[in-house]
Amino acid sequence: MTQPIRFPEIQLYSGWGEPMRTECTIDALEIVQGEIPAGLEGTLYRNGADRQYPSGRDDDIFIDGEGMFHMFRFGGGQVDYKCRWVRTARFEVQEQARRGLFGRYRNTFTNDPSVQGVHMGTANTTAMFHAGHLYALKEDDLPYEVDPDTLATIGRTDMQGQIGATRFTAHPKVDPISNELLGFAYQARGDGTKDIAYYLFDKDGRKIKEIWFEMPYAACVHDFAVTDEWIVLPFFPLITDMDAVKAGGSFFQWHPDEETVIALVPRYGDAEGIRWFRGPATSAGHMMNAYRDGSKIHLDVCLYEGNCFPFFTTPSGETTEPVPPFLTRITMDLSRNDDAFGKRRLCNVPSEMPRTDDRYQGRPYRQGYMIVYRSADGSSSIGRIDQETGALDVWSPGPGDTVQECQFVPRTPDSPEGDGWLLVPVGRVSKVRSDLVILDAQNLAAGPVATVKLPVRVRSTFHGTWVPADTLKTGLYPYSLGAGTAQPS
Ligand code: V55
Ligand code: FE
Repeated sequence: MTQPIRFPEIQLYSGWGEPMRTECTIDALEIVQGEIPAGLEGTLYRNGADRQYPSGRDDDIFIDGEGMFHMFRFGGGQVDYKCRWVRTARFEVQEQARRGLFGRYRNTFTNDPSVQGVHMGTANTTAMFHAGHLYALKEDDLPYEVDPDTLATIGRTDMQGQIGATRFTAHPKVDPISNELLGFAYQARGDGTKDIAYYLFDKDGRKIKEIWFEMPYAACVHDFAVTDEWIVLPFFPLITDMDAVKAGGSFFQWHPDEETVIALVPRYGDAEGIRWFRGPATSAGHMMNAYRDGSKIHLDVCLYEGNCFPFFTTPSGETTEPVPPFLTRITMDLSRNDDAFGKRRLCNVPSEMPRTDDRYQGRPYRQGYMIVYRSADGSSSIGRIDQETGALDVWSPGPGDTVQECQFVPRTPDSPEGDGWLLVPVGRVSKVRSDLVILDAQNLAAGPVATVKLPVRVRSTFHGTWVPADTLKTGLYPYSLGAGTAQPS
C-alpha cells in the first residue's frame, strides 16, 4: 500500500493555494458582463505550477510544482477553457508510483533513489509559440512541446538537435515583427556551471546564431531583455553552490556582498563584442523591456534593492527582510569608458510581472503593464504606466481579489502601440473561483469590456502568450509596428 496523500499545512497550500490537481474542459464559458470584442480571435495560453503529489517536505516554494497548462480559446464571441498537466518525465514516474518522488526545488540530491536520472523539470513557467509549435518551458530543462488544440504533451525537445545546452530559458522573446526567436540557457552545461549560451532562431525555427560565455558566478538568470543590437543579460547574486546542494540545501543562496553584473551581448555578433557593467547587489525576476537610445541602453526592470526571494537564505542561513519591487530604469552608456550603470525609479507603487505590447519588445516604447500592489489587504491590481508622463492607469478587481500577469492583444495587426485589449486572469478569492477579464488597454480605470466567468479556480499561473487564430495555422505573427513609432537614432 502507498502512503496516504496529505499535503503539509503550510501557507503555500492553504486557501487560494490549495493544490487543485484538476484537468478540465469547459466549452463556451459564461460571459457575465459585456461582450467579447469583435476581432478578438485566437488563444491565450498560460502556464503555472500545481502539485501532482506532496513532496514529503514542508519547504516547498511557489515556483516549484508540476506544470499545469491552461488555454482560453476566443472565437465567434465565445471563450472555451481547457487545462492539462504537462506530462513531463517527472509527472509520469509519479503518476505510476501514485506519490511524490522529487524533493527540494531543483535539488536532485533530495529525490527518491528510484528516480535517479529522471529529470526534475516541471515545465511550469510559460507558454511559447514559435514557427508553428507550442511549448511549455522551465529554465532548468529543455522545452516540452504541447499540442495547441488538445494540450496533449508531445514530448521534450532539443529543437531538432539545435539546443546543445542542457536547458532553455522560460523567458524567451519571440519577436512578433521579425518572427525571430531569441533565447538562452544559464548553468547551460549543468547545475552549478557558469555557462551561458545565447541562441537566435529564424522565423522557420532554424538556429542562426549561438554564443557561449561565462557569467561571473553561477547565478539564477530568470529573465533577460533584448534591443535591436544587444541581448541584455543581468546577473544578480542568487548563486548556486553545489556543495550546499549536495548536502541537501537550497539550490540558490543570496550573496549580499557580491555585485550585480550586466552583460550586453551583440545580438548578431560574437563573444568578443560583449560589454560588462557593474553595481551593488540587487535582484529581480522580471524585465519589462529594453531599448537603445543612441549610445545608451535602457533596461526597465521590477528591481528589488535586496533579495527578491527571501526563502533563499545567505550561505550562513540568514533570512533577509522582504523588500518591494519597483519599476526601475537601468542605463548603460556605451560611450563611457567606465563600467558603472545608472539607475532611476520609474514608478513609486510596487509592481511585478511587467509586460508591454509585445510588438515593442526591444524597441522604444511608451506603454507598460504590470501587477501593482496598492493596498495592504493582499489584493492586487493591473496598472498601465505611460513612460512619457509617468502616469499610472489602474483597474482593481475588488477587495481581497488578485490579478495574475496580463496579456496585451493589439486591436489589429498594425494598430498603434497600446491600442488593443488586456486579458487578465482574476482570482475571486472569496468565491474560490476565477474570472478572465478583458480591459481596454488604453483605459483600464474604465473597467472591464467583458468578464468571462470560470466556475473553477485557476490556482497559479506565471506567464503565457497570445496566439492569433491565423498564426496557429501559418506559424507566423502577422504584426507590424503601428503609425508614429519612434525608432532609434
Ligand atoms: C523564477 C521563477 C521560477 C523559477 C526560478 O521568478 C525563478 C523567478 C516560475 O519558476 O524556477
Ligand atoms: Fe518569470
